Amino acid sequence: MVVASPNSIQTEKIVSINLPTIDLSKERATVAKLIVKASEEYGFFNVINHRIPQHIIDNMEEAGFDFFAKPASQKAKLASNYDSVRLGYGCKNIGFNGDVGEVEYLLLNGSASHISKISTTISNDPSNFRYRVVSAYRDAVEELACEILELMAEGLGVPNTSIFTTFINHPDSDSLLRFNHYPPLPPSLAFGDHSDPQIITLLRSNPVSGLQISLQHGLWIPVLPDPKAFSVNVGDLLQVMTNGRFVSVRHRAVTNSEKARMSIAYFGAPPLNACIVAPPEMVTPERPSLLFRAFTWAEYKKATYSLRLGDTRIDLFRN
Ligand code: GA4
Ligand code: GA4
Repeated sequence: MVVASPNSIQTEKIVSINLPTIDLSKERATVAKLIVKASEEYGFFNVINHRIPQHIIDNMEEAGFDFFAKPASQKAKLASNYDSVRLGYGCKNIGFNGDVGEVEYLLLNGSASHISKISTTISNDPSNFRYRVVSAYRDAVEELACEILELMAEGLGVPNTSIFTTFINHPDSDSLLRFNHYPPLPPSLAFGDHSDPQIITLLRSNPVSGLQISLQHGLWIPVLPDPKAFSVNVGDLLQVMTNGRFVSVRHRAVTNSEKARMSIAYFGAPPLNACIVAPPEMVTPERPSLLFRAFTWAEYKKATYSLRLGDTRIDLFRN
């Protein structure tokens, strides 16, 4: 009898589907509709012609690779001065509840003010070059996230089109930036199945495959890395704020046996005290009542961190 190890990945459940790629240079109303459709159907899409300059992306990737190439002791030391337990460098340790994976990461607070604060305490780079690299990337990706969120509001027909963006471009937003580095290893699970708790995630990776998204439970679709694209996924809070119209997509990462993969994720989140609730326009004849009760991001985050990586925390907030 063959007993699957907890880390084995079941290849028979992997299906190939062309996931939506949305060209942001096309006519605005059309783009808005396509984004809404992809967010309803998959909770996931790629965007091209995003106008983020290539050098901003390249410099950020180089910063990440330089960091992960340092000796383990140095990595731990460099990133150990963060003022929060979760932020900084970690290896194989995904969650507080024993969730592990074949991944090492550097998790940074993604708010502009915080990056400048950290740079004066942990930076080992007197010219502040990395600080500028990280901030330029952060600014660019946040702007892109805001553009996408505005298009979503337009496509949904919400009159206040800054309803989602005001959360993530707020000075106290709890957004995060995360570098994930997956060393080449025989096929196994590198980052377990989960959804992102925040509003929206924008992800970049070097041209090595590994990301998979889930449609129905147990069916996995590989995302082909596209150097021209950013991948966008709907987070739990956006599912709540669209009254369940958009789906917070479950995803995971598997190892690649030949090449190292590095992804950089921006998680757009509201301030901790922000109240999360669907606007009245999201209550429609198809969705006549609010599916989720109002809660603060602090409340939601607390629930997230008290559970295991793959647990569905959104259900705790259903009406
Ligand atoms: C998944 C998405 C982001 O990487 C992350 C992760 C977070 C963490 O690493 O601190 C979590 C995970 C993520 C969801 C469940 C909890 C929290 C690890 C974990 C077991 C930074 C996030 O915001 O949620
Ligand atoms: C980014 C990744 C690594 O290059 C680094 C950088 C560090 C530095 O001192 O150069 C930081 C940057 C990096 C994250 C936020 C802070 C610290 C510059 C900066 C603005 C070495 C690291 O550990 O974090």
